[in-house]
Amino acid sequence: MDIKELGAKILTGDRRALARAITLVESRRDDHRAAAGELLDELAGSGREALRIGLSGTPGVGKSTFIESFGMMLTGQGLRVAVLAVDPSSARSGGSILGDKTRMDRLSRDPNAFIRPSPSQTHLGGVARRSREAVALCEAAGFDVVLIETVGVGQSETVVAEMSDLFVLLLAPAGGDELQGVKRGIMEMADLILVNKADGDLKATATRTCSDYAGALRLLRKRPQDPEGFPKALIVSAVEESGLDKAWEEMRALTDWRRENGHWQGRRAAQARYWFRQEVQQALMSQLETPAMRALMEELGDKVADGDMAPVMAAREILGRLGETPAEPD
Ligand SMILES: Nc1nc2c(ncn2[C@@H]2O[C@H](COP(=O)(O)OP(=O)(O)OP(=O)(O)O)[C@@H](O)[C@H]2O)c(=O)[nH]1
Ligand SMILES: [Mg+2]
Repeated sequence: MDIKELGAKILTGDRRALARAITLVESRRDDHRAAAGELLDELAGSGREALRIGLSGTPGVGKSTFIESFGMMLTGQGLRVAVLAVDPSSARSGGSILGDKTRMDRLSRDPNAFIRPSPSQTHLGGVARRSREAVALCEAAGFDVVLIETVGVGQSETVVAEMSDLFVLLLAPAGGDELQGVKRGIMEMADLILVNKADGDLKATATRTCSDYAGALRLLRKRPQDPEGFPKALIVSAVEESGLDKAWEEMRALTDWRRENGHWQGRRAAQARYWFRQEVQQALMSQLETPAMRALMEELGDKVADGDMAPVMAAREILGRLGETPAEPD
């Protein structure tokens, strides 16, 4: 495969080339990893910058429906939209983004949209790397908006927030006054909370839920990256396609402010640094996962357990061996 040629095609916005490149970054083969690295390096100077929007929400909250409606609104404005998913759980297949073709039927046929499901059966670290690299590829291919979806379970929100310019939390109208058990850490990551399903019988509940969350957001510590009034909570209906234009307006107001005040570039720079460190750590960890290293760990572990060796010396011996044997791909 000619990497330069593939890179050139991606820059023209060629969707087949983009799909091939994403397949390449998903591969764990050593030669593919090397080629992917070369390609990403080649494209790094493209100077193109999409708005990366992370979107999280529990199963059934309406993520797919929202992405379809919101995505169609954006393509209707002439924007090119890419949709990726970070889905660490291989067990979950029913809701995976191409699984629900029906809910993204229009968007998946839109020539200005590109939808790519999450690769299955990979651990979160692998999914994260692949998604981050796929975002970079979509950006180089000239997409204006990259939506990165994740189902809100566990750590995947953090992973998505670390690769997004904006983090949007989609919530359902809640009966009673409970705040749906949204963890404080997740609330603190949100730039915008959208209470979906604000239609029909659910509208009043959605409005109440929205003001509850607006109140909860005001109680959080003020973040330097926010102008007055942010983070915000709004109601939307993905089905009735209402509130979507308002949500988009707020997203743009927030990103414009962040650009003008240096927070946009600051966040991207911090993210790049974070992923660089992650990459180093993962590579080091994978060096411990070779059969030879595992056996040595086991052997030295026994010595340490029997009191024949000090942990610090055993660790030194392991660290001294790193880099001697090629690591297995993760
Ligand atoms: N009333 C109403 N129902 C909605 C709205 N958005 C989604 N739904 C319904 O909620 C259900 C779940 O919607 P999905 O879009 O599949 O939700 P999801 O978050 O993608 O779910 P998973 O992929 O399983 O995580 C479907 O029956 C939708 O029709 C909305 O704005 N209003
Ligand atoms: Mg879905």
